[in-house]
Amino acid sequence: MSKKEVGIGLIGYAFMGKTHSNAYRQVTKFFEPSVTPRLRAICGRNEANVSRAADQLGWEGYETDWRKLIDRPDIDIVDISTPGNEHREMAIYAANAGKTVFCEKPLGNSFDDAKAMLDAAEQNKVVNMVCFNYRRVPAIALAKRMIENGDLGRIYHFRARYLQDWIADPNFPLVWRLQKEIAGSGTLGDIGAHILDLSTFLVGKVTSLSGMTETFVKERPLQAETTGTEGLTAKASTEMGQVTVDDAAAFMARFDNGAMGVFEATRFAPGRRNFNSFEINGEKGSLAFNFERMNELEYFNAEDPSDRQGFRTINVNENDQPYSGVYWPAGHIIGYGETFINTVYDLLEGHAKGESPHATFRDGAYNNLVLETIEKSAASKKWEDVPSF
Ligand code: SOE
Repeated sequence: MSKKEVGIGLIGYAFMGKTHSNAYRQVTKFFEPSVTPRLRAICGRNEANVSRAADQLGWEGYETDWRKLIDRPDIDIVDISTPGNEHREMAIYAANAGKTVFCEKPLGNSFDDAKAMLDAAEQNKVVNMVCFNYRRVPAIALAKRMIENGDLGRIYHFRARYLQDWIADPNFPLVWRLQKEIAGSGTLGDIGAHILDLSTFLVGKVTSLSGMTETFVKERPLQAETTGTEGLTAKASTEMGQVTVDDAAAFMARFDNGAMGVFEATRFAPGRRNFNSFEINGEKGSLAFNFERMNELEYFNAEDPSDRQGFRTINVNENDQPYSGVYWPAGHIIGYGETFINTVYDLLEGHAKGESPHATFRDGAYNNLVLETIEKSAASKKWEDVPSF
C-alpha cells in the first residue's frame, strides 16, 4: 500500500534551501518514513532565480509570495530556510494556518521573536521543529546515548569551540550574515547557537554566564552582487559599510546540574573551516568530537584496566549506532548533507505522529534567551543569570 503523501513548501533557496531540498529528495532512499514527502513548491521573491532553483533542486513548482505558499491546501509542512529577520512573521502565519512548521536556526533574531513563534505554535497545537542539524550527527547522537546511559557518570565539564575562517579576510564583503537587522547577531547566533544547543542537548540548561563579544573588522566593502553567498563566498564592491554584528563570542557558564561550560565561537580562525568541536569530561570518562572528522567519536573510559587506558576512536558507522546502517556498509562514511536527511526523517515522523521532534520551538526559544543573556553580560561586563524558562 502506498504511504500517505505530505506536501512540503520550502521558503528560501540558498545554502540551507539546498541542504533541505536534498534531504527531502533523499530521505526515502535511505529511511522508510511513515509518510512520503512531496516537494510541492519552493518560494523566493525573485522569479527568475526561484524558478531556476525549483528545477535544479527538484521541486514541482514555485511561488514568489510566501503567504500564498503557506495558504495552499496541498502544503502540509512549511519549511523556513530564510535569514532570521523573516522567521517570526512566516512561522506565526504558518502556525495560524495549522501547518507543521520547520524553521532554520536561530529560531528568532531575539528572544521576543522566538517566544512569539513558540506561543503561536503551542496555541495552534502545530508540530514544530528547529533545524539544529548537528544533533543528528551520528557521533553526537551516540554521545547523547552514552551520557543518558550513565557511561560518563556525573558531568564536570563541557568545553566547546566552533571555529570558522570565511570572513577572516578584512576585504570579505558585508554579506547579510554581517548585518544585525537581517541576521540578529553575528558569529554568536550563527554558530555560537549550535554549540550552545549541543550543550543543552548533551548536558543541560545554563543558569548563569559571563560573556564577551568582539568585532575585529568594523567596516567592510559592500557586496557587489546580491546573489552568491550560499557557499559563503561573495564579491566586494568599492563602497564601504559598517559591520553591525560580532565577529567572535566567548562565554563561561554554569549548568543546572553543577557542570562548568566554556564556549568559544569565531569566524577568525584561519585554517578552521567548520571546526565544530567539544569535549565532555565526567567522573567515569570523557568524550570528544570535531565535525571536521564527523564520523568519529573519541571516548576515554576511566574504568578500563590501568595498563591499557587511553582515548579510543569510535567509528560511528555501525548498524547499532544512531542514524547508522541506513546509508552505506560499515566504514563507508557519511557527510554534512546526511545530518539534514536524518533531521528531515525525524520531522516527517513527528508530523505523522503529531508530536514535535527535538529541537522544538521551546528549545529554540531557550537558545535565543541564552544568546541574549550572553549579549547582556558582554555589555554589562558582569555575570548574568539566565531567566528561568
Ligand atoms: C555559516 O557560518 C554556516 O553556514 C552556518 O550558518 C551554519 O548553521 C553552520 O552549520 C555552518 O556554517
